[in-house]
Amino acid sequence: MKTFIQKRGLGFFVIAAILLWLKTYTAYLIEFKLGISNVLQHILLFVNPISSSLFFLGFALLFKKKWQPAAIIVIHFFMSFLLYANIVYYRFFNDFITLPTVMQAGTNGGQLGDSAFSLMRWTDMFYFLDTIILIVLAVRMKRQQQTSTATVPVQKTKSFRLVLVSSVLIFVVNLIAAEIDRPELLSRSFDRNYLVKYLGAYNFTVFDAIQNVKSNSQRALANSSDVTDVENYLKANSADPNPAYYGKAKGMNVITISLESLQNFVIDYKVNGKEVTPFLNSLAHDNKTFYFDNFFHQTGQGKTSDAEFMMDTGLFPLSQGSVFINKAQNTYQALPGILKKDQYTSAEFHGNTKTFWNRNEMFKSFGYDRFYDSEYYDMNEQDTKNYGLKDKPFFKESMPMLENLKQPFYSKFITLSNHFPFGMDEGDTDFEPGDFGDSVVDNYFQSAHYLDEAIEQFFNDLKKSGLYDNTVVIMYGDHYGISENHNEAMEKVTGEKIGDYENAQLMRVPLFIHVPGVKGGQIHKYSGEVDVAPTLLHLLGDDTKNYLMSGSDILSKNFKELVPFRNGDFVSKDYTKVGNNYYSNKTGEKIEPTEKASQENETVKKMLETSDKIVTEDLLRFYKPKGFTPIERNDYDYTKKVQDEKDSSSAKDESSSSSK
Ligand code: GP9
Ligand code: MN
Repeated sequence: MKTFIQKRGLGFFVIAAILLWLKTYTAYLIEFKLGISNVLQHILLFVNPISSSLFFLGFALLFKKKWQPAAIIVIHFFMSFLLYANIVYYRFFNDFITLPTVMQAGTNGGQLGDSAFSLMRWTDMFYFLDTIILIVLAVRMKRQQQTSTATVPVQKTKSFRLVLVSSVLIFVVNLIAAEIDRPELLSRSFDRNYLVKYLGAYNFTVFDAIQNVKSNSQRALANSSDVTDVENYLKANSADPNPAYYGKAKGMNVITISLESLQNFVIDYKVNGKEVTPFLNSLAHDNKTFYFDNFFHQTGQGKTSDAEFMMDTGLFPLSQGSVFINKAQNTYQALPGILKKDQYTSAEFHGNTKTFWNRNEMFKSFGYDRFYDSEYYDMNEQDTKNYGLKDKPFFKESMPMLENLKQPFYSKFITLSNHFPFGMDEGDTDFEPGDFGDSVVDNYFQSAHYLDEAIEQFFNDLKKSGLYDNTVVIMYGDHYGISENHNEAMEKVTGEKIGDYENAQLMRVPLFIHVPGVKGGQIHKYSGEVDVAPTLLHLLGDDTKNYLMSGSDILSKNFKELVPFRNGDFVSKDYTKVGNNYYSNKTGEKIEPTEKASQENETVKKMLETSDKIVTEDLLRFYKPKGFTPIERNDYDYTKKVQDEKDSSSAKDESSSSSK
């Protein structure tokens, strides 16, 4: 190996690559909170800078021999600079730099502004020390070469190819190992921290750049006339408000709760003779709350975030990848923005890092005033599990923040405890897991019960605080929790054989809407997550005809009971379609498609197409609803320090206005 390196004159290159590799690894350990949870992840963290170091520095080998050291130094410096820029950015934002943040830097002073300097430390010189070492080495080499007469004949393209192939090979092995530990890492992307943890800071930058170029090219060709078609279609298909409910919640606060992975089969279900969700069951039967028992999730790969997207925009998420990650820079007319004209303050509460699902970027486009993420909560060991804070402490600690919000507010709470692989720690709940011969299914009942207890606790606190009487509460299961892999145990749970038809029926998630002073009851209409935003808007007295939404008001008399799934399958009042097969809901048997069923299929296609056109081409930038003030992304920042400043300045505003 040694002679090989010497023969090719690659010594300087190898030193540069090793220095960059070790420095990057050190930075990972010292500067970023990447949440390493097993040995494989740690190995990947150690290994991942190798491929990018080789790959990028490798381009220097295309230069003439005498220029190679200089080229290596320049590339090394730029990579060090990128790493350091990420370090400084992370110190403030707890996030990595993305292309859109760089693009916006010009218009908003990079958000960091002058504070960038205050985030630098003298010890940071370490991050450039190796570049200096390389310069010294290069100068020495030059001198030595001048005194010696021997020159090594090297074929530069051969060296380049060799380095390139090795870096790609290492990268592929790295990627395979990453996908084993975290399936669908690239297609779903999850969180920038994850991408850096598994693939490295440099590869992340490349990945981010590719994603952005892809996304921008989709929107580049669209123009304002494209919006007319979708506008005509959506307006012709929107459902009229039901006078019995229209405006019945005008001016009230809104609390929307995402019930993690909660499927509808748990409602009224008993394990060992005990109700799994006694509190939610009581709401399902109290006639004061609307309970929708034929309500389906419509999420794709973006899971929780896809559900949030539908709740806030009434549009479908993407068929591939998470819309929160791929389309966060779009223009949206989402509920936080829409409700601003009625002086609503908006806030999301979630006991996980704000970068997960790119929420901190998407919420800027939605116009969320506040985002209370894990930085606001006590994330101690006992109160946390997998993704973050357990639901009981989450709701408890959220109460004072919620009570401090200026009313009326629109707020969203994202629970976490009932997340795969489910189950709770000892002492969290006394509910025993089920006994269906599959630990995932068994434990599901335990964490679902815990979630139910947490909701009850939250309702009690809302009542105590007085908020309950003036607040619409919406609760929805965000997506399925038990995948098809567990159908054997699920057959024991449901007592029936589970085929394609039954599987589709299992995509039901519960939806509850409580409106103070409005009589509720069970609603059996077939509906889905895109329909919640329009339903809520009508309750608040805002006609959805003003907005471009795919969903429609479930409480409307002309609501069409047709629920597209993100993959093009659907469930309607009468039919279910899975793949190429149609089923009758009455019998559950496969049927030849009737004219009505085929028509529904066409409508589903059109609905998804229309929504996708709006989202992928960013068409809402050409549309301005009546009374809607466009959202300026730069007005929003969810860094805790910035939000705290906002809190104190808004408190000042209030005291100065009250003293007038
Ligand atoms: C993470 C939480 C869980 O913040 O929303 O996401 P999921 O895996 O359910 O999409
Ligand atoms: Mn979820």
